[in-house]
Amino acid sequence: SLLLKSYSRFLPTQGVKLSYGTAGFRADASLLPSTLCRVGILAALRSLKTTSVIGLMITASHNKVSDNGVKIADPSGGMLSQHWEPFADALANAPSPQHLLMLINEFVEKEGISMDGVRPVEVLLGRDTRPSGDALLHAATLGVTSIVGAVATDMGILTTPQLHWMVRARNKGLRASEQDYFDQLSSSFRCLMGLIPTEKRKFDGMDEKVVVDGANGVGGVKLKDLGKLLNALVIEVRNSGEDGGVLNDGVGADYVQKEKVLPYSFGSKDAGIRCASLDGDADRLVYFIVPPEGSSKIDLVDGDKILSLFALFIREQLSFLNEKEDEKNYQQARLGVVQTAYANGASTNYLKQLGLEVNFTPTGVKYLHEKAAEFDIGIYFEANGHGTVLFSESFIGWLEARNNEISSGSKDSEGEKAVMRLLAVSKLINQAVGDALSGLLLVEVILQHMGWSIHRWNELYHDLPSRQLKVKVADRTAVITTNAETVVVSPPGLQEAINAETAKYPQGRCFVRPSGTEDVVRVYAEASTQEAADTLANCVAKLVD
Ligand code: 16G
Ligand code: ZN
Repeated sequence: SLLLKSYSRFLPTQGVKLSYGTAGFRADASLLPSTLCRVGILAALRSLKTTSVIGLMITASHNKVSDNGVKIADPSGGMLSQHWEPFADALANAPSPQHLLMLINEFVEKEGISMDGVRPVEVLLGRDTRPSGDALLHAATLGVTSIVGAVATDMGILTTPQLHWMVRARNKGLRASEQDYFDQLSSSFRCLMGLIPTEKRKFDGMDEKVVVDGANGVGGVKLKDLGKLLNALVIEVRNSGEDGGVLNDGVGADYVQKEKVLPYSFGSKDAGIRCASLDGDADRLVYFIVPPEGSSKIDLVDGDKILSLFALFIREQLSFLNEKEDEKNYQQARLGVVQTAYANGASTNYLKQLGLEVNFTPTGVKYLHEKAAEFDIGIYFEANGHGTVLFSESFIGWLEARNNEISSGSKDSEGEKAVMRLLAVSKLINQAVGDALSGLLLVEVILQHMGWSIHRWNELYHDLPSRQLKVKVADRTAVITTNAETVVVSPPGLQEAINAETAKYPQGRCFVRPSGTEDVVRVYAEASTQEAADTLANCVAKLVD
């Protein structure tokens, strides 16, 4: 049949087993054409099942340029429902076209997907700047269109969060072009700038410029375009990839955060100024401060600190809302923050001291996002810089209603300004997924609102020294954890040994977990000194080995 013919165009490489994992399929790009075709089929089926537009993003994020990958965006713009992941694995690894067809038929029946060809099926495709993107896009398109009536719409070269944003907008019946994305971000940014208390508009010790490392990827170029629409902020982009630099090679948020070193093209000339770094597909953001000449240690202002800044600002706005005891108050908007075990202990202490509810989930955006969605305002961040702020539908509805009343009346009270600010934040910060571009604009406007330099921000709390190690093991799945990956349940005895070791160090904290993206077990240790954190990590690594 027609299907079999198109499916036999690409067959998986023998001996390679792919897994959807924490964030989609990732591998050397040469292994991926068959995977892309099959994920295209999956996306079209998902669109049929949900009667919504689905996204398919081709990227390998912070991994090397010769790698590539693919992940699906669900109708809300979030990650593919976890309940479909096993099907994704089965499809990707089906050895023959016949096998593939059988799996599809079985799944279609099990999920009750109607293949009557009447419903509209549409998949939006995006890709980052990797050279393999074009060919993989072609393979994915063949997969999508092998389902009768399905439309594959190429949205071009995009950041991952842009594609997620577009999928969400389309399914809400809103305009969803790249220009619409830029317009929404820039207009909500302008709105927030306009609401900055007048006494704070001019302040000392703060550069109006932010210098951004674009990881030689898609984010730098997009940020330049976005920057043209902003006049209250100067964004200088380096490592935009336009000058021949290699994607993620000595640049990017993952490199800066893990190695705690300066990315290429940053040096002592930049000492003290506000710097930021994006990852290869611009869904991660970290800030950093270049040390004065002669010192090599950078000050990393990571996802935990971005979360803390956002939490402070939002908590302040909520307190303005509740100042006046009137019946129009939202019944206690619930603010929650979500972290993983990798969050620096000092950040967790700080957030708790603010009186906030701090929640923990396993590593991986899909888990944090799901938890954050339980609150009226949920802020989640991984230390590596992936995160966002989610607003509940009911809270947005309330803000909009209040805002409509305000538009016709005065706009002087802090309570009224808080309504407008929160509404603008909900439009600025990507509601679908963590987005370095929208995150950067929110950081910038909050710093201006507070009248803070990056140094002042960095002083919110002092990170405890920490160390991360990875241990190559025969079988990483032998390590099973619980309690947001903080406790090992198997192999037996390992957790007791970790506890005994950790107890030797003041402020010691340590956990091990199997990686979701690499064949290793990861070790994280924290203690009151760097030496102690290093020793603790090394001792525990030996226990795992
Ligand atoms: C993926 C996750 C990231 C997580 C990382 C952990 C998404 C979009 N990305 O990159 O959130 O921090 O995996 O990797 O969910 P690991 O399991 O190898 O430590
Ligand atoms: Zn990324």
